[in-house]
Amino acid sequence: MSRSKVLKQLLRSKDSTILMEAHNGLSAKLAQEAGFPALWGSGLSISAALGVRDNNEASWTQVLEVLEFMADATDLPILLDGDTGYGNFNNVRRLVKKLEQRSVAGVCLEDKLFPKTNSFIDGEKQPLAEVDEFCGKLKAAKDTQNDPDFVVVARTEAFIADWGLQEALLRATAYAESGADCILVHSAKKDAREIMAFMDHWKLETPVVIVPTKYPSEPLETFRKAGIHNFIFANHALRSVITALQRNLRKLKETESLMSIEAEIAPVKEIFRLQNMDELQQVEARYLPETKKKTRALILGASKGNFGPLTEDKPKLMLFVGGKPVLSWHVEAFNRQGIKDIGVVRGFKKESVDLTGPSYFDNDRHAETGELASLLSAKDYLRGETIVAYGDIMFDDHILQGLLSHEGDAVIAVDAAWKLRQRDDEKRDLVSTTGVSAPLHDENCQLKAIGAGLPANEVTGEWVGLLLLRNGAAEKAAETLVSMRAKDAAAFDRADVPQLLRELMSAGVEVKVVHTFGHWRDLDAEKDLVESDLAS
Ligand code: SPV
Ligand code: MG
Repeated sequence: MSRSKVLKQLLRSKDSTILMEAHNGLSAKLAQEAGFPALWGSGLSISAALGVRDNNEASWTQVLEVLEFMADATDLPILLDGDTGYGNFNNVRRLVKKLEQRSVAGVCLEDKLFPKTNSFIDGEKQPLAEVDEFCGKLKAAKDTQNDPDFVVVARTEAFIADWGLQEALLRATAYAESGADCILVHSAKKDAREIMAFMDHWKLETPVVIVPTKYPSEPLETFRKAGIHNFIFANHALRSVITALQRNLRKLKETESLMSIEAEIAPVKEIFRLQNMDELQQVEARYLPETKKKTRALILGASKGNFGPLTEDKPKLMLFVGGKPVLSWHVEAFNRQGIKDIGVVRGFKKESVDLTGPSYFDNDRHAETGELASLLSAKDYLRGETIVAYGDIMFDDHILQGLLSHEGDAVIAVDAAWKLRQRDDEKRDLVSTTGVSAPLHDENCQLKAIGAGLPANEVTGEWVGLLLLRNGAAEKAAETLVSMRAKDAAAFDRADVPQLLRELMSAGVEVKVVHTFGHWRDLDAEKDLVESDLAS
């Protein structure tokens, strides 16, 4: 059933109907959850919630925007407090069209002059519209509506303006005869006498609705007995909000403690429930492209390094370079590529490796073991797309970007400018690759051999210490570690990552090579730090 039909039936029914005020999407939703069957789009509350007066200070299209949020947040019928219709009959025609378009079930028009003032502010001084002119507005509204069930409520302010019972009856009768679906007779008296007197004389079929704000102590039963079945609770949601906010904001200001109100306010998850977040999460799976692969990085940082007194109380991973620990450089470099899932294998002085953010794995046998033993301690981390990085290297972003964007199940970053580095350490991870002539831009370049025993004339570059594994290669690496250790535990304890690469290659894994030309360094000994680093 359409909302307008529901509203029409509710107003006509002899069962009691309470139209609950709402002033935005949230209060509309809460009113629905509380069980009210229909909403009152109160001019007073909507204007107050917008921070302005109930004097048509908010434009009618601004009110319409609020109504649209209310209609979207619920499926209840909404009766808009349309004030005077925001102008003459012509403005009313456009209003009705727009309300229908936005699923608002009806409008209440009052017989005052634009711009109106709230009925409870010097009501007796307020001029009323000419009866004929107002009847023209009602007719225009009824003639304009496309939906036969759209509801037009005519509200007389005769009592408010102190014109008395006869005027109220005359007006209500004229409005009913002009096509109004319901009559709102408003009173600002502290008791129900005006309303009861009106009902003593009201003999037409047209149903009546009242707004008992000023006579709240009168039980609704009194009115039901008099033939009124429709009631507007016109501002009680807004007034509840005001009281709750005043009390809680005062407490917060006084105590400066969130705990002073924590137990009394809705938990954040209640906000999400009211926003229907569940539904969004369900449909995201259907409509959003699969979320980008989550890449993780595992940094090997168990070893002490040859840094003399500098690594007495911390491993080289925590040495300061350019004002921060090497590990911070790593974490930031990975973060810049959107990699937040970072694991670190610690060993020497592990308690000093305590940067918040990464997950930590411990190789407690770091003194007697090498890189693969460290890697094995984080074997469960080797899943999906994983970068394995030496903890003692520093590299430019483009090397990591190149690695991440390169196709292949296993990819390593190799420095083609290895000769220029002029290093004398014997533990350089020199490599031999395919496509020696122009390795820098060869998409298909593959690793042929790496590490010890490589004839000097076959060397084409140096492994930078960054390895990317994906499409099952990370899991394969984890399995390989386990089987390598099972085969020869003593050899495994001494083994390094190039050894793992050789194992993977002999098991049929292609290791792709992405080249860089310098732009990285490793930290093997004190001479690799600059003076300022040594000072920190
Ligand atoms: C409103 O809620 O804005 C009304 C009812 O028009 S009253 O404030 O009683 O006039
Ligand atoms: Mg109003």
